[in-house]
Amino acid sequence: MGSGPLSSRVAALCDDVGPRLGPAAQPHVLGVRRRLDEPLRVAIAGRLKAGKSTLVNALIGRRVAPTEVGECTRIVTQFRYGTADRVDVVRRDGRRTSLPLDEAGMIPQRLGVSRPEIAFVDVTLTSDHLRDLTVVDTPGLSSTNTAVSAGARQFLFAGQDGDGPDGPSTAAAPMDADVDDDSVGAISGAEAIVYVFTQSVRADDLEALEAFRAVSARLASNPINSLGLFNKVDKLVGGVADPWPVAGPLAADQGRVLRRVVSDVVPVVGLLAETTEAGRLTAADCEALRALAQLPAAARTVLLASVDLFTSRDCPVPREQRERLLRLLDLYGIGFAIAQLAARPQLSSGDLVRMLFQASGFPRLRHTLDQAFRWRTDAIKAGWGLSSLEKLASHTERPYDRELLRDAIERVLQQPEYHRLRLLEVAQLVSTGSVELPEPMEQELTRLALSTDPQWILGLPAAGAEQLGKAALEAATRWRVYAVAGASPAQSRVALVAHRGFFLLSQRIRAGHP
Ligand SMILES: Nc1nc2c(ncn2[C@@H]2O[C@H](COP(=O)(O)OP(=O)(O)OP(=O)(O)O)[C@@H](O)[C@H]2O)c(=O)[nH]1
Ligand SMILES: [Mg+2]
Repeated sequence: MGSGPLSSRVAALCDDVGPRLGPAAQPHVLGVRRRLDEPLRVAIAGRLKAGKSTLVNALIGRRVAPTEVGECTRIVTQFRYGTADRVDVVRRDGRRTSLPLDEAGMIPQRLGVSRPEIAFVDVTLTSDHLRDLTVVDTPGLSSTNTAVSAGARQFLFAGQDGDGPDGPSTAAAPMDADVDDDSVGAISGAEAIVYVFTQSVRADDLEALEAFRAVSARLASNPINSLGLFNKVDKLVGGVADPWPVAGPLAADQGRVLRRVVSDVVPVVGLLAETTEAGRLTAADCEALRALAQLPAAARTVLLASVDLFTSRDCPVPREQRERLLRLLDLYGIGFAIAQLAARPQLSSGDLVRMLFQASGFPRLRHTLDQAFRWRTDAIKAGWGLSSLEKLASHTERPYDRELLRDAIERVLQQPEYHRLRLLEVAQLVSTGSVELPEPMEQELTRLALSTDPQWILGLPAAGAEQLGKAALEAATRWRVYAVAGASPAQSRVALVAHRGFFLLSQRIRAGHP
């Protein structure tokens, strides 16, 4: 993804100030600098068995993380881009042991290190999907094994306790602080989170999300960097019935419940996404589906009525093959594939896979990730970098270092572009309910914080530059009036930031580079 303009500026600050700092502060600044060049790190969190690892595999485009019916992810596992496939088991003391992937191309079940000694697993893959996204898989939050659960919590919600001077990079470690810099860097807290749930959102899920909001980065709370995934929607209505007419409205309801914690709730069938994205359907699988599609309609209906009937009925497709199909597609996916093949017997296997991928809901997830996260990466990273440096400035011993850092940070923040960080900050205060604003103002502020497109922000899709410039100035005036008249001190502070934001927008429009 490369770093955008905001994080490049913070990187330049690190390059400039780093070498002039004392030996205590310098490594922290180097750590921040390194981290700014890395892709956005997204943690996949959620309850036990929600389908987190399944979604991780779909995102990576390979089946590398084990997914099971029994509890299976016990260790925080990071997947990042590398020039060779490699599994590094990182111990609490920082030592690494490298392993190859197993013969199925997955993380081996046996890691060769006793579990309590393992800090995390660091997997590098040549997968192109990872070039601009690092994915972190986590153990289920309500794991029956409380130690595991605590590890995941600490990893995800780092920064609440043990807030070190360099913020997430050490605080995020699900372990004692005595690990080497590499390990610390590798598992620093995520900048964004995808929260996976199934069925209804429970009170303790909400608690977990709330906890995440306390992560120390400036922007690391809230709808701006969190996305909800409503997984396993194929299980909603049961059998082969189309779940989407139910899933859409339910996801929208959940989006409203969670509106203060996630930007959106996207319904998906993770299993279908994994199977299609990781290329798991073989020619034999497709042949079996074709054979099933050719059965008389009545026989198909009985077969697809339940998992039990599907595996136990007499049928030309061998039982093991049917069980495999269930593992790959489950009943809804099988029913969907058979319906397509029955309607169009000439359908190629490639087209069938594409249709299954569409039916998984994953395209919308990818789109939302691109829109909601990738787009905001620059600001999220810059905000994280600056808040880490601010924290360092307030903890560091040498007064000279403190001054140097504070001055440099202040200079960066005075740049007009950095106003976007302030905007995100206040938009987040408002969207999380910390500061209340009338609904239309809340929406206007969110649009201003989340986009650079004046037409969208101002709600004037067809307007030209002149009209947009005028509308931006009017908005600026409205916010100033609100700040001065009748607003509480907190509302007033938010309104002044919005005022300046619209003023800067009007200048941008006038200068001709929106
Ligand atoms: N029917 C259906 N099954 C799914 C879906 N997503 C995941 N599964 C299945 O749910 C089971 C659990 O999936 P995992 O990905 O291992 O879940 P997890 O959240 O990583 O589980 P832990 O790591 O143990 O917390 C597996 O058998 C998956 O195949 C889905 O969308 N539909
Ligand atoms: Mg898992």
